[in-house]
Amino acid sequence: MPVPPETDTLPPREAGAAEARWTRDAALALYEAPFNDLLFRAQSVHRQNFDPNRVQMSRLLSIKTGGCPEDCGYCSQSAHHATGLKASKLMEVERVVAEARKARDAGATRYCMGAAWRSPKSRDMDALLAMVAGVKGLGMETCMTLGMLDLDQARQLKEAGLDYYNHNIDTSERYYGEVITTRSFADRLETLDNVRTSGMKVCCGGILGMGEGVADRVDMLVSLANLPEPPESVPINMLIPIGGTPLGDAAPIDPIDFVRTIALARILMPRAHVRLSAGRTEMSDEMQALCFFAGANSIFVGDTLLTADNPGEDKDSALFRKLGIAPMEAPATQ
Ligand code: SAM
Ligand code: DTB
Ligand code: SF4
Repeated sequence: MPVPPETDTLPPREAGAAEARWTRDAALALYEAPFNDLLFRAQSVHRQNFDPNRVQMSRLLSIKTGGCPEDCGYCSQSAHHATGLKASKLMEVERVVAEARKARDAGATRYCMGAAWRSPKSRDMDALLAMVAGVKGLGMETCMTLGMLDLDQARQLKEAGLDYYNHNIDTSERYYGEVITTRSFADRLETLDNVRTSGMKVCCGGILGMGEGVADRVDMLVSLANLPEPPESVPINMLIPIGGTPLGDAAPIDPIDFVRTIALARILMPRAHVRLSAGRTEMSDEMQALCFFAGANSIFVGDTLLTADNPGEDKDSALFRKLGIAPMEAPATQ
């Protein structure tokens, strides 16, 4: 019987441990192991850390859409691409809190507010802090994704009650420059460091299906797992090709490769919530079921992500019913 590589039997890394735990070779050996061995390993790790039949539900809201100065090759909101998206100003605080209440009543436990910025301006901070406080006041976990943050901004957001900050590395350090030129991989790491230092939890992942190779997927996950502290949330997005962007015609990723990447994320980051993020409208029930088996245990709910479509509540509750999956409870408010 083929024996899966034993690389994940290394002792759990202590919080803040300085030395890198995962090598690219060890991670690649897992990625390339026979599919059943990889999935069995991933599901075993998953069961040691989570209830395998519960999935956490987050809801997204675009609080400031389009007109973004960054040139991310996948994004509908970049001002560099002619995607036909209508740009809007920062939403009113009351409207954001009202939308969050609806999401909570529909079962979401985390509310994630996204803005199409390179970084927030000082004039926006008061409104952002009020949004965080308002959503937190509903008993939900709060998350924002606003682009780059300096340490002072991160501290203010933490102080207002922001639980998570989403800031993706998106791909490997090597492939990053093929996708984005207006900021660097090192810029991303600097913001992640500021978020960590402020005491917020880190939500950081990437996108698959941008023409990257297996080595890029593996390196991206190794970079995440080897951060001074691995992220608490790891969103794995499948590229939604957007007309007018440089990646609008990208070839779709093979679903088996996608599932392998989810499994590797689970093994490399055993305690993280691995989120099956963008792209679910193009995934079959069977593909999503395999992702949950491979260790994905969080999704975005609701019929839109930031600007793109997402399966609606009816489809997701039907899928959960078929699979015997229940929503994960919200943690007690801190
Ligand atoms: N402007 C902020 C930033 O880039 O950090 C926050 C918003 S941005 C839209 C959040 C993440 O969504 C990106 O880092 C990327 O991983 C993901 N994303 C954006 N467009 C996508 C697409 N078309 N398909 C899949 N994922 C996408
Ligand atoms: C993440 O990794 N995926 C979410 C969230 N973080 C902010 C965003 C997905 C965006 C999909 C494309 C869109 O809706 O425009
Ligand atoms: Fe702007 Fe974020 Fe889109 Fe990049 S991914 S163009 S930073 S909104």
